[in-house]
Amino acid sequence: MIQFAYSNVDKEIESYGYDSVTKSHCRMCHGGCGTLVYMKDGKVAKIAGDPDSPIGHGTLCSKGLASAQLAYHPDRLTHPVKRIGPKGSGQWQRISWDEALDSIAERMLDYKKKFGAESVVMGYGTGRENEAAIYRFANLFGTPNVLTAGHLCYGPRIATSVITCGSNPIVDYENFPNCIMAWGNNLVIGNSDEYKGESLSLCLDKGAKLIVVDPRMTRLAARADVWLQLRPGTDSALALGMLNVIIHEEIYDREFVENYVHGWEPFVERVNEYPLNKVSEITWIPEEKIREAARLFATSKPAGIQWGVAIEQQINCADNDRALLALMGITGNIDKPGGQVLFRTPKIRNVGEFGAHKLLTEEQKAKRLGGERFRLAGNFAIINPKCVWDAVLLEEPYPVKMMFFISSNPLMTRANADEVRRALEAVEFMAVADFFITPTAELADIVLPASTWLEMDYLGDFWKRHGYILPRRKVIQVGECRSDHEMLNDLAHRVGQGEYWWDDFEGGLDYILEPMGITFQEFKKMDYVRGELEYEKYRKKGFSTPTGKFELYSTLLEKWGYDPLPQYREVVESPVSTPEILADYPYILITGARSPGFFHSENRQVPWLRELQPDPMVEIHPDTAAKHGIKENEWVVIESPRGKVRQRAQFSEGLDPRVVSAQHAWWHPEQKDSGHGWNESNINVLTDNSYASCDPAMGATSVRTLLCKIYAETH
Ligand SMILES: Nc1nc2c(c(=O)[nH]1)N[C@H]1C(S)=C(S)[C@@H](COP(=O)(O)OP(=O)(O)OC[C@H]3O[C@@H](n4cnc5c(=O)[nH]c(N)nc54)[C@H](O)[C@@H]3O)O[C@H]1N2
Ligand SMILES: Nc1nc2c(c(=O)[nH]1)N[C@H]1C(S)=C(S)[C@@H](COP(=O)(O)OP(=O)(O)OC[C@H]3O[C@@H](n4cnc5c(=O)[nH]c(N)nc54)[C@H](O)[C@@H]3O)O[C@H]1N2
Ligand code: SF4
Ligand SMILES: [Mo]
Repeated sequence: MIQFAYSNVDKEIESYGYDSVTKSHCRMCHGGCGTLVYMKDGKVAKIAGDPDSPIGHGTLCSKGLASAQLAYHPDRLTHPVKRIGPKGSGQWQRISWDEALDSIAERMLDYKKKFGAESVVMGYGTGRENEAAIYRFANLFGTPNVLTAGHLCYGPRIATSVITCGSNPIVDYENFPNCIMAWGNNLVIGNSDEYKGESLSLCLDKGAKLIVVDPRMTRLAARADVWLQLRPGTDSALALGMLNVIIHEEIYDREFVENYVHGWEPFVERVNEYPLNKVSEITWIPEEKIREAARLFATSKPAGIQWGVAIEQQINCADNDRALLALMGITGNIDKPGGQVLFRTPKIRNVGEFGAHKLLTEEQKAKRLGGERFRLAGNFAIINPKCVWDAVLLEEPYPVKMMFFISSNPLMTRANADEVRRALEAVEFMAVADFFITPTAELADIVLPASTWLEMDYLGDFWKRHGYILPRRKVIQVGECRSDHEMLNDLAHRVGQGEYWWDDFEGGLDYILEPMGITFQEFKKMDYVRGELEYEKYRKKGFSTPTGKFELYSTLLEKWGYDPLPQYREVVESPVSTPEILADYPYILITGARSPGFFHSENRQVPWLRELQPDPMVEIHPDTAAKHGIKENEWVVIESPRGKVRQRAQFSEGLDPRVVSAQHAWWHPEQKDSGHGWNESNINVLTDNSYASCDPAMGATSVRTLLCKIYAETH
């Protein structure tokens, strides 16, 4: 028997020959599931779920279980390197951390002097819990340009929630909603953001009703009471149609609407523009089904909307989110137990505060790339990637000379990969921090070796809105790898920000926890802390918006020159908008539906995970396949007006024959040339990043809805 290390849980467990066990939590995705890390001879020997975890309750997914295979992977970068041949030559030389950070600092200061701090773009991808440190570093340096995935992922949910009701409403699974509407989200696969699929499954097991809005028959859709198989990209029309039913049948929460809502009359007028016959024609869903779903959602209390990223990767991004917020609001589910709750975080310095946004001057803020074009995004410090590529390639509106990507693989994950490649090749200096030399890192000048979750002390989940924070405990050191926070802490001293940072990053963790009156060492002895729980806070304090109300009519969007009410716009490339190319590109292409073992471009080199799925797959209906003589599992070509790639055909009866669904972010680490097959199966070679195809307020790129053709490779 051995005792848990660093835990207030007074329990002993069977050692089964292991030397020690440490409680921590995983971050192979957005993170959170509690883990027991079993050690033997100084190495991680096994990872299991922690039954006491408030997030995972002892469950782990395939990625969590394979964490040690990632950490100990022989291809991992374990020391800093600099490139000694031309870009993409694959010629690297080992250097010390001091040399690496000195060179990066020297370049940054030089560009700042010659072209202004805005000529240096910092970048990260999806949430890796390093964003607070990255923003702190960027804001103190004086650059308003931090490139993230926030324009098309999660950022829109935050931005639209903040302007509508002050904060992001989270489904309160712990109080068991009676009805869940999963909208453009497949939680049992993705476990995204604040959520884990397990909580949703438990609710369904208890009898909650389920409505699924998804063009594909997913595992969730197969369990649904009502499955709405919509035409991709028509979500705001569908939501407005459902609102129409709820308002006309008077099954909304009258008390909430009368007392807490701003803009009811103009909102009703707008909703009246979306009668069900029109909505049915737009969405391909029969009127009765829309009515059935609207009634079920409005009359089963409490209820929650489990919304996902699919609704954001469209031209209607912000309006999709706002129409869904309206559904949550007028049905009276906001801030109700088992509904959609505005949770409080514990009393800590939150991501925004730690990120030091207030220290960026107004003058520098005004230079944010795309800030004028996409004003909702700009107000939340979010940038559309094309604005960065344009600044590199065209020097418009000013030159960008340096990019520093910390945990992102933009060549695989941003729309119009050919343009991304041109920008990464053209930029004068690029640094990358990653676990591997990815196709993006191949184009860098310096690559820094980053730590996995097993190799760092940190505060997990502190960026999330579910109210928990969790201590992550370092168990191993791999080579010279360092966490992003420690690396930035060191770099900060080298670019003159020392007074705002610490001797080492543990000082930063203490600073975050300070308002709670504990240090990180003290926090490490706890299992977790949760913010105070209080429901229906709006009854006392109203909502944190300009009117103090739940803004169905957004006064901020109006101020920024946008339609204050949600609407439906036709997707720019669709059977309706571009009938002239339909003969050549007859199918609607959706991309990026998540698969369990991979996380975007990650894990293709992890044996257990690649075994789950060795090749990129594109789902098509068997009738569509038959039309083009495509056989199951055969390599096919998917082609859009912008390019073509190859994936293997996977037949699915649960897809409309007019829709094709391809996986995203595929590269081939096993191909040892420096390109690693970056454009062979990368669906972002096909996606469009033109400004006209983006959401006008948020700058979301439309990677979900485009047109394509598909044919056998041998054709
Ligand atoms: N066509 C299409 N494109 C999409 C999507 C889609 O659905 N369809 N989805 C989009 C979405 S929602 C998102 S969020 C983006 C994601 O975009 P990215 O975040 O750029 O995607 P990843 O491939 O996960 O790249 C992360 C890189 O960081 C490394 N990494 C992981 N953890 C750490 C860490 O802690 N520190 C450091 N330094 N490195 C780390 C990984 O090895 C990997 O190379 O992709 C978007 N792209
Ligand atoms: N294993 C794994 N987990 C992940 C990730 C990963 O890459 N791998 N990525 C993480 C990230 S960054 C994110 S953002 C989340 C995303 O996770 P989710 O929000 O669940 O998003 P997806 O699985 O991409 O898509 C959800 C569903 O949207 C459907 N869909 C496609 N187009 C449309 C449309 O126009 N309208 C509607 N209503 N539905 C549509 C797809 O068929 C799919 O089933 O997952 C996170 N978790
Ligand atoms: S869902 Fe995410 S946090 Fe949980 S085990 Fe899987 S990768 Fe780890
Ligand atoms: Mo995402």
